[in-house]
Amino acid sequence: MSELSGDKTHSGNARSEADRERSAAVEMQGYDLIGDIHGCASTLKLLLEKLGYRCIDGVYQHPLQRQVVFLGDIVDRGPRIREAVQIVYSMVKAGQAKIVMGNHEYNLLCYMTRAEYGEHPFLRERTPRHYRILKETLEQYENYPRELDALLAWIMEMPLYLEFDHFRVVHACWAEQLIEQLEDSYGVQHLTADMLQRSARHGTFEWTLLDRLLRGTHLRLPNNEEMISRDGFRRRFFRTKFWARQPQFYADVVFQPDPLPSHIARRALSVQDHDDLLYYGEEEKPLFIGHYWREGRPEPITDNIACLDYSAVKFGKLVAYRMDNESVLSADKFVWVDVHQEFRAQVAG
Ligand SMILES: [Mn+2]
Repeated sequence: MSELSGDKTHSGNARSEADRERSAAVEMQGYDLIGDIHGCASTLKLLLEKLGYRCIDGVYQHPLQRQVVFLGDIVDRGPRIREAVQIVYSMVKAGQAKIVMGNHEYNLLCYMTRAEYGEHPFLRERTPRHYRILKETLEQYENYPRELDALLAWIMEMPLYLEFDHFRVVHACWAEQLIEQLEDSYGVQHLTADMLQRSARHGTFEWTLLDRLLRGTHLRLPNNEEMISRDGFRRRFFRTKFWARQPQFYADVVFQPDPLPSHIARRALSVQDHDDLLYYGEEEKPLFIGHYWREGRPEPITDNIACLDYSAVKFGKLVAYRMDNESVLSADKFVWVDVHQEFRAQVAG
Protein backbone atom coordinates (compact mmCIF):
# COMPACT_ATOMS: atom_id res chain seq x y z
CA MET A 1 0.00 0.00 0.00
CA SER A 2 2.90 2.34 0.65
CA GLU A 3 3.23 3.20 -3.04
CA LEU A 4 -0.10 5.00 -3.01
CA SER A 5 0.76 6.81 0.19
CA GLY A 6 2.65 9.64 -1.40
CA ASP A 7 3.12 11.43 1.91
CA LYS A 8 3.40 10.71 5.59
CA THR A 9 -0.14 11.50 6.67
CA HIS A 10 -1.72 8.13 6.03
CA SER A 11 1.05 5.63 6.42
CA GLY A 12 -0.88 3.52 8.91
CA ASN A 13 1.40 4.51 11.78
CA ALA A 14 0.24 4.58 15.37
CA ARG A 15 -0.78 8.20 15.25
CA SER A 16 -3.02 7.93 12.23
CA GLU A 17 -4.58 4.76 13.71
CA ALA A 18 -5.47 6.72 16.82
CA ASP A 19 -6.82 9.58 14.74
CA ARG A 20 -8.97 7.19 12.80
CA GLU A 21 -10.45 5.65 15.93
CA ARG A 22 -11.13 9.05 17.37
CA SER A 23 -12.88 10.24 14.21
CA ALA A 24 -14.98 7.07 14.11
CA ALA A 25 -16.04 7.68 17.71
CA VAL A 26 -17.35 11.16 16.96
CA GLU A 27 -20.82 11.06 15.54
CA MET A 28 -21.04 11.82 11.83
CA GLN A 29 -22.74 15.09 10.94
CA GLY A 30 -23.61 13.89 7.48
CA TYR A 31 -22.27 12.41 4.28
CA ASP A 32 -21.37 13.96 0.95
CA LEU A 33 -21.84 11.45 -1.85
CA ILE A 34 -19.78 11.97 -5.00
CA GLY A 35 -20.42 10.40 -8.42
CA ASP A 36 -18.13 8.95 -11.10
CA ILE A 37 -14.82 10.86 -11.35
CA HIS A 38 -13.07 9.03 -14.23
CA GLY A 39 -9.74 10.77 -13.79
CA CYS A 40 -11.11 14.33 -13.47
CA ALA A 41 -8.85 15.21 -10.51
CA SER A 42 -8.97 18.99 -11.00
CA THR A 43 -12.76 18.96 -11.04
CA LEU A 44 -12.78 16.72 -7.97
CA LYS A 45 -10.69 19.25 -6.03
CA LEU A 46 -13.09 22.05 -7.01
CA LEU A 47 -16.07 19.98 -5.89
CA LEU A 48 -14.48 19.03 -2.56
CA GLU A 49 -13.74 22.69 -1.88
CA LYS A 50 -17.29 23.65 -2.82
CA LEU A 51 -18.51 21.08 -0.29
CA GLY A 52 -16.34 22.69 2.41
CA TYR A 53 -13.42 20.20 2.44
CA ARG A 54 -9.88 21.56 2.77
CA CYS A 55 -6.62 19.83 1.95
CA ILE A 56 -4.61 19.55 5.17
CA ASP A 57 -1.33 17.59 5.18
CA GLY A 58 -2.26 16.07 1.83
CA VAL A 59 -5.73 14.84 2.85
CA TYR A 60 -9.05 16.55 2.11
CA GLN A 61 -11.16 16.83 5.26
CA HIS A 62 -14.26 18.65 6.45
CA PRO A 63 -14.15 21.03 9.45
CA LEU A 64 -17.35 19.45 10.78
CA GLN A 65 -17.77 15.71 11.07
CA ARG A 66 -18.77 15.09 7.48
CA GLN A 67 -17.48 12.24 5.38
CA VAL A 68 -17.43 11.64 1.62
CA VAL A 69 -18.82 8.47 0.08
CA PHE A 70 -17.42 7.88 -3.42
CA LEU A 71 -19.66 5.91 -5.77
CA GLY A 72 -16.82 4.24 -7.73
CA ASP A 73 -15.40 4.67 -11.26
CA ILE A 74 -12.43 6.79 -10.22
CA VAL A 75 -10.28 5.39 -13.07
CA ASP A 76 -10.40 5.37 -16.90
CA ARG A 77 -11.01 7.94 -19.63
CA GLY A 78 -9.89 11.17 -17.91
CA PRO A 79 -6.59 13.10 -17.91
CA ARG A 80 -5.52 12.81 -14.23
CA ILE A 81 -6.33 9.29 -13.10
CA ARG A 82 -3.34 8.79 -10.76
CA GLU A 83 -4.03 12.07 -9.01
CA ALA A 84 -7.74 11.27 -8.64
CA VAL A 85 -6.88 7.86 -7.17
CA GLN A 86 -4.39 9.48 -4.78
CA ILE A 87 -6.94 12.04 -3.52
CA VAL A 88 -9.63 9.41 -2.93
CA TYR A 89 -7.23 6.83 -1.48
CA SER A 90 -5.73 9.29 1.00
CA MET A 91 -9.22 10.32 2.18
CA VAL A 92 -10.38 6.71 2.60
CA LYS A 93 -7.24 5.67 4.47
CA ALA A 94 -7.49 8.69 6.79
CA GLY A 95 -11.14 7.95 7.62
CA GLN A 96 -12.42 11.02 5.74
CA ALA A 97 -14.21 8.99 3.06
CA LYS A 98 -15.62 5.64 2.07
CA ILE A 99 -15.86 4.15 -1.41
CA VAL A 100 -17.75 1.43 -3.26
CA MET A 101 -16.22 -0.33 -6.27
CA GLY A 102 -17.25 0.74 -9.77
CA ASN A 103 -17.31 -1.46 -12.85
CA HIS A 104 -14.20 0.32 -14.15
CA GLU A 105 -12.17 -0.61 -11.07
CA TYR A 106 -13.44 -4.18 -11.42
CA ASN A 107 -12.58 -4.29 -15.16
CA LEU A 108 -9.06 -3.05 -14.45
CA LEU A 109 -8.57 -5.66 -11.74
CA CYS A 110 -9.78 -8.47 -14.03
CA TYR A 111 -7.65 -7.25 -16.95
CA MET A 112 -4.54 -7.37 -14.73
CA THR A 113 -5.27 -10.62 -12.84
CA ARG A 114 -4.12 -14.00 -14.15
CA ALA A 115 -6.87 -16.60 -14.56
CA GLU A 116 -6.39 -19.75 -12.51
CA TYR A 117 -8.46 -21.78 -14.97
CA GLY A 118 -10.15 -21.38 -18.33
CA GLU A 119 -8.80 -20.72 -21.79
CA HIS A 120 -7.64 -17.11 -21.39
CA PRO A 121 -4.52 -16.05 -19.49
CA PHE A 122 -6.23 -13.11 -17.75
CA LEU A 123 -9.64 -12.81 -16.07
CA ARG A 124 -10.66 -10.13 -18.57
CA GLU A 125 -9.73 -11.05 -22.08
CA ARG A 126 -7.17 -8.67 -23.60
CA THR A 127 -9.19 -7.67 -26.67
CA PRO A 128 -8.86 -4.30 -28.46
CA ARG A 129 -12.31 -3.37 -27.14
CA HIS A 130 -11.33 -4.07 -23.51
CA TYR A 131 -7.99 -2.29 -24.00
CA ARG A 132 -9.73 0.78 -25.37
CA ILE A 133 -11.81 1.16 -22.20
CA LEU A 134 -8.71 0.92 -19.96
CA LYS A 135 -6.31 2.73 -22.29
CA GLU A 136 -5.89 6.00 -20.35
CA THR A 137 -5.44 4.19 -17.04
CA LEU A 138 -2.84 1.76 -18.42
CA GLU A 139 -0.97 4.57 -20.18
CA GLN A 140 -0.93 6.88 -17.16
CA TYR A 141 0.34 4.07 -14.89
CA GLU A 142 2.81 2.76 -17.46
CA ASN A 143 5.86 4.12 -15.66
CA TYR A 144 4.43 3.51 -12.19
CA PRO A 145 4.01 -0.27 -11.95
CA ARG A 146 4.23 -0.42 -8.16
CA GLU A 147 1.62 2.31 -7.84
CA LEU A 148 -0.64 0.27 -10.13
CA ASP A 149 -0.07 -2.84 -7.98
CA ALA A 150 -1.04 -0.83 -4.91
CA LEU A 151 -4.19 0.37 -6.66
CA LEU A 152 -5.11 -3.22 -7.58
CA ALA A 153 -4.61 -4.30 -3.96
CA TRP A 154 -6.84 -1.45 -2.81
CA ILE A 155 -9.57 -2.37 -5.30
CA MET A 156 -9.68 -5.82 -3.66
CA GLU A 157 -10.54 -4.08 -0.37
CA MET A 158 -13.33 -1.90 -1.79
CA PRO A 159 -16.81 -2.87 -0.63
CA LEU A 160 -19.26 -3.74 -3.41
CA TYR A 161 -22.02 -1.83 -1.59
CA LEU A 162 -22.52 0.11 1.65
CA GLU A 163 -25.52 0.14 3.94
CA PHE A 164 -25.93 2.94 6.47
CA ASP A 165 -28.75 3.33 9.02
CA HIS A 166 -30.68 5.66 6.76
CA PHE A 167 -29.35 5.17 3.21
CA ARG A 168 -27.61 2.77 0.83
CA VAL A 169 -24.86 3.09 -1.74
CA VAL A 170 -23.94 0.93 -4.73
CA HIS A 171 -22.33 1.76 -8.07
CA ALA A 172 -25.17 0.66 -10.37
CA CYS A 173 -27.99 -1.40 -8.83
CA TRP A 174 -29.16 -2.54 -5.39
CA ALA A 175 -29.91 -6.27 -5.73
CA GLU A 176 -31.09 -7.26 -2.27
CA GLN A 177 -31.22 -11.04 -2.81
CA LEU A 178 -27.71 -11.19 -4.25
CA ILE A 179 -26.36 -9.05 -1.41
CA GLU A 180 -27.98 -11.39 1.14
CA GLN A 181 -26.49 -14.38 -0.63
CA LEU A 182 -23.05 -12.74 -0.59
CA GLU A 183 -23.32 -12.12 3.13
CA ASP A 184 -24.49 -15.69 3.76
CA SER A 185 -21.86 -17.42 1.65
CA TYR A 186 -18.80 -15.18 2.09
CA GLY A 187 -19.54 -12.98 5.12
CA VAL A 188 -17.74 -10.04 3.51
CA GLN A 189 -18.71 -6.97 1.46
CA HIS A 190 -15.62 -6.94 -0.75
CA LEU A 191 -14.03 -9.36 -3.21
CA THR A 192 -11.88 -12.29 -2.16
CA ALA A 193 -9.31 -13.90 -4.49
CA ASP A 194 -11.61 -16.90 -4.91
CA MET A 195 -14.69 -14.75 -5.57
CA LEU A 196 -12.74 -12.75 -8.15
CA GLN A 197 -11.72 -15.89 -10.06
CA ARG A 198 -15.29 -17.24 -10.06
CA SER A 199 -16.75 -13.88 -11.06
CA ALA A 200 -15.02 -14.15 -14.45
CA ARG A 201 -17.05 -17.26 -15.32
CA HIS A 202 -20.37 -16.39 -16.90
CA GLY A 203 -23.36 -17.90 -15.10
CA THR A 204 -21.82 -18.26 -11.63
CA PHE A 205 -23.40 -16.52 -8.64
CA GLU A 206 -20.27 -14.37 -8.40
CA TRP A 207 -20.57 -13.28 -12.04
CA THR A 208 -24.22 -12.29 -11.55
CA LEU A 209 -23.44 -10.46 -8.31
CA LEU A 210 -20.70 -8.29 -9.85
CA ASP A 211 -22.72 -7.73 -13.02
CA ARG A 212 -25.86 -6.54 -11.20
CA LEU A 213 -24.22 -4.42 -8.52
CA LEU A 214 -21.59 -2.81 -10.75
CA ARG A 215 -23.27 -2.72 -14.16
CA GLY A 216 -26.98 -2.78 -13.26
CA THR A 217 -29.84 -4.54 -14.98
CA HIS A 218 -29.97 -4.71 -18.74
CA LEU A 219 -32.06 -6.38 -21.40
CA ARG A 220 -31.01 -7.95 -24.67
CA LEU A 221 -32.25 -6.20 -27.78
CA PRO A 222 -34.89 -8.38 -29.48
CA ASN A 223 -34.15 -10.38 -32.68
CA ASN A 224 -30.39 -10.22 -32.11
CA GLU A 225 -30.41 -6.57 -33.09
CA GLU A 226 -27.43 -4.35 -32.34
CA MET A 227 -27.14 -0.64 -31.82
CA ILE A 228 -24.07 1.61 -31.96
CA SER A 229 -23.82 3.76 -28.86
CA ARG A 230 -22.71 7.39 -29.04
CA ASP A 231 -19.27 6.41 -27.76
CA GLY A 232 -18.87 4.07 -30.71
CA PHE A 233 -19.40 0.65 -29.15
CA ARG A 234 -21.62 -2.00 -30.69
CA ARG A 235 -24.20 -3.04 -28.12
CA ARG A 236 -26.60 -5.97 -27.94
CA PHE A 237 -27.96 -4.96 -24.53
CA PHE A 238 -29.45 -1.78 -23.19
CA ARG A 239 -29.37 -0.48 -19.62
CA THR A 240 -32.62 -0.59 -17.68
CA LYS A 241 -34.27 1.09 -14.70
CA PHE A 242 -34.83 -0.89 -11.54
CA TRP A 243 -37.52 1.45 -10.22
CA ALA A 244 -40.22 1.21 -12.92
CA ARG A 245 -43.32 0.11 -11.00
CA GLN A 246 -45.32 -1.83 -13.55
CA PRO A 247 -43.46 -1.52 -16.84
CA GLN A 248 -45.13 -2.85 -19.98
CA PHE A 249 -42.94 -1.70 -22.87
CA TYR A 250 -39.21 -1.44 -23.55
CA ALA A 251 -39.64 2.36 -23.46
CA ASP A 252 -40.81 2.09 -19.83
CA VAL A 253 -37.51 0.60 -18.65
CA VAL A 254 -34.72 2.01 -20.86
CA PHE A 255 -32.21 4.10 -18.85
CA GLN A 256 -29.19 5.17 -20.87
CA PRO A 257 -28.10 8.19 -22.93
CA ASP A 258 -28.80 6.47 -26.25
CA PRO A 259 -32.52 6.16 -27.03
CA LEU A 260 -33.86 2.86 -28.32
CA PRO A 261 -34.90 2.69 -31.97
CA SER A 262 -38.64 3.41 -32.01
CA HIS A 263 -39.65 -0.04 -33.30
CA ILE A 264 -37.98 -1.55 -30.22
CA ALA A 265 -39.14 1.11 -27.74
CA ARG A 266 -42.80 0.32 -28.36
CA ARG A 267 -42.44 -3.46 -28.07
CA ALA A 268 -44.06 -5.17 -25.09
CA LEU A 269 -41.76 -6.70 -22.47
CA SER A 270 -41.75 -10.51 -22.52
CA VAL A 271 -42.14 -12.79 -19.52
CA GLN A 272 -38.38 -13.41 -19.66
CA ASP A 273 -37.71 -9.65 -19.71
CA HIS A 274 -39.84 -9.22 -16.57
CA ASP A 275 -37.77 -11.92 -14.88
CA ASP A 276 -34.56 -10.06 -15.74
CA LEU A 277 -35.72 -6.77 -14.21
CA LEU A 278 -35.51 -5.74 -10.58
CA TYR A 279 -37.66 -3.37 -8.59
CA TYR A 280 -36.48 -1.08 -5.76
CA GLY A 281 -39.63 -0.14 -3.84
CA GLU A 282 -40.68 3.35 -2.87
CA GLU A 283 -40.72 2.38 0.81
CA GLU A 284 -37.02 1.40 0.80
CA LYS A 285 -34.23 3.57 2.24
CA PRO A 286 -32.78 6.29 -0.02
CA LEU A 287 -30.31 4.79 -2.48
CA PHE A 288 -27.37 6.50 -4.24
CA ILE A 289 -25.95 5.20 -7.51
CA GLY A 290 -23.50 6.42 -10.15
CA HIS A 291 -22.79 4.75 -13.51
CA TYR A 292 -25.50 5.98 -15.88
CA TRP A 293 -23.98 8.97 -17.79
CA ARG A 294 -26.83 11.34 -17.00
CA GLU A 295 -27.13 14.80 -18.52
CA GLY A 296 -28.92 18.02 -17.63
CA ARG A 297 -29.73 19.50 -14.24
CA PRO A 298 -29.12 17.07 -11.36
CA GLU A 299 -32.22 15.98 -9.44
CA PRO A 300 -33.46 12.79 -7.76
CA ILE A 301 -34.82 10.08 -10.07
CA THR A 302 -37.49 9.18 -7.52
CA ASP A 303 -38.11 10.23 -3.90
CA ASN A 304 -35.65 7.56 -2.76
CA ILE A 305 -33.15 7.11 -5.63
CA ALA A 306 -30.50 9.58 -6.80
CA CYS A 307 -27.96 8.98 -9.57
CA LEU A 308 -24.86 11.17 -9.21
CA ASP A 309 -23.13 10.36 -12.50
CA TYR A 310 -23.55 13.38 -14.79
CA SER A 311 -20.78 12.57 -17.26
CA ALA A 312 -18.00 14.73 -15.77
CA VAL A 313 -15.40 13.25 -18.11
CA LYS A 314 -17.54 14.12 -21.15
CA PHE A 315 -17.65 17.80 -20.13
CA GLY A 316 -20.82 17.30 -18.10
CA LYS A 317 -20.91 17.80 -14.32
CA LEU A 318 -19.19 16.22 -11.35
CA VAL A 319 -22.07 15.88 -8.90
CA ALA A 320 -22.44 15.44 -5.14
CA TYR A 321 -25.42 15.08 -2.83
CA ARG A 322 -25.31 16.45 0.73
CA MET A 323 -27.04 13.71 2.71
CA ASP A 324 -28.29 14.35 6.21
CA ASN A 325 -31.16 12.39 7.74
CA GLU A 326 -33.89 12.89 5.17
CA SER A 327 -35.96 9.98 3.89
CA VAL A 328 -37.20 11.91 0.83
CA LEU A 329 -34.40 13.12 -1.44
CA SER A 330 -34.46 16.71 -2.57
CA ALA A 331 -33.17 18.51 -5.68
CA ASP A 332 -31.78 21.39 -3.62
CA LYS A 333 -29.21 19.15 -1.93
CA PHE A 334 -27.25 18.48 -5.11
CA VAL A 335 -23.94 20.32 -5.48
CA TRP A 336 -21.87 20.21 -8.66
CA VAL A 337 -19.04 21.55 -10.75
CA ASP A 338 -19.90 22.22 -14.37
CA VAL A 339 -16.87 20.86 -16.22
CA HIS A 340 -17.66 22.62 -19.49
CA GLN A 341 -17.85 26.03 -17.78
CA GLU A 342 -14.67 25.42 -15.79
CA PHE A 343 -12.85 24.36 -18.93
CA ARG A 344 -13.96 27.47 -20.82
CA ALA A 345 -12.97 29.70 -17.89
CA GLN A 346 -9.50 28.13 -17.86
CA VAL A 347 -9.05 28.57 -21.59
CA ALA A 348 -10.21 32.20 -21.39
CA GLY A 349 -8.03 32.88 -18.32
MN1 LIG B 1 -19.84 2.72 -14.12
